[in-house]
Amino acid sequence: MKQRLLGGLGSAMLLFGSVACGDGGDNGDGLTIGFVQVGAESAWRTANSESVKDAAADDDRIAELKFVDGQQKQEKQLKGVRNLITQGVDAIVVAPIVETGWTDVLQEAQDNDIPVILADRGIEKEDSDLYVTRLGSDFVREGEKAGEWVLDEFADANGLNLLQLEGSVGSAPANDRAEGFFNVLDGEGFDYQLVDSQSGDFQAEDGKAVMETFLQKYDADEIDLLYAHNDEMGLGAIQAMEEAGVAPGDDIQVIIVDGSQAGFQAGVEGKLNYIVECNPAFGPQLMDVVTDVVNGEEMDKFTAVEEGVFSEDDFADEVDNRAF
Ligand code: GYE
Repeated sequence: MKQRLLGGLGSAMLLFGSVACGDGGDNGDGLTIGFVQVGAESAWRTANSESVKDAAADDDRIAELKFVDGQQKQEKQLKGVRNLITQGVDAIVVAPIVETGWTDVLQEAQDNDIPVILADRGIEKEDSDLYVTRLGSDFVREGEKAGEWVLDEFADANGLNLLQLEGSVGSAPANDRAEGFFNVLDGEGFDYQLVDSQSGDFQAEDGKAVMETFLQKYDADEIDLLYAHNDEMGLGAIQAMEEAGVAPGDDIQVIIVDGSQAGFQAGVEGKLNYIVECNPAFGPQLMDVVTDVVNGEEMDKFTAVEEGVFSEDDFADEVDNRAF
């Protein structure tokens, strides 16, 4: 149960780009927080934005959430953070598009005594003194889970030929999902060849375009597996395979990460083989974290959201349970 510290908040101002919260009373009683989001590149992202906005709106401890859409451009995120600093918000939550380039702006927040919390994606280790805590997924673990399935599924294969569709270049989930995956394969001395690996920027169209190029460059008969760092790219690639007369999930097996309803549906249709879940619905947990941080509570540097894995036997049972 959520602790209700403050009651009677309110007559909230509705500003463009803001979710004003509270149910009557003085707006000054609750926290004003900024949330600098990545963009709207995937179903995961849309679900994540909704979860955070809804949680803020339902939470009496939060007076206002100022939402900044980074539109997948770091400059927009940097500008957003600086605006929030100028506005003197109580805390700034950032979902950093990429891991690098945060030192100066986070230093500015610190100089202004505004705590920064990372949501979802992480940043470079060197900057870890510049934020209080990160709430999000363990992306390395997600990659490991995908790798563990490969060890199992292709235990008898002689030399697996693999394609990888990477997420946005320089982003924590792209870096870490690759790292975890290859650590597991290499750690076991698994016999594979990474035939090619390109970024599809976590988006369906890019994933499709990259897969089209792969299918022009390589003989589909020689490829065993596609590892896509998210649903959208995997679904785009599946479409490219179908258009090229290649059977996804069969001629080329497919792993995706996220687990949207559309991803599960493709699984039900036999077009993909393994789903590593990434959970976007951490809004309520984020409100607890923000409140604790502002109250000066001792925090762990990282809190992982819970996530599972799903294989062919699970797809049909699970498809209707998906929240995004
Ligand atoms: O997997 C992808 C989204 O950062 C975990 O970003 C997130 C990733 C997610 O675009 O679909």
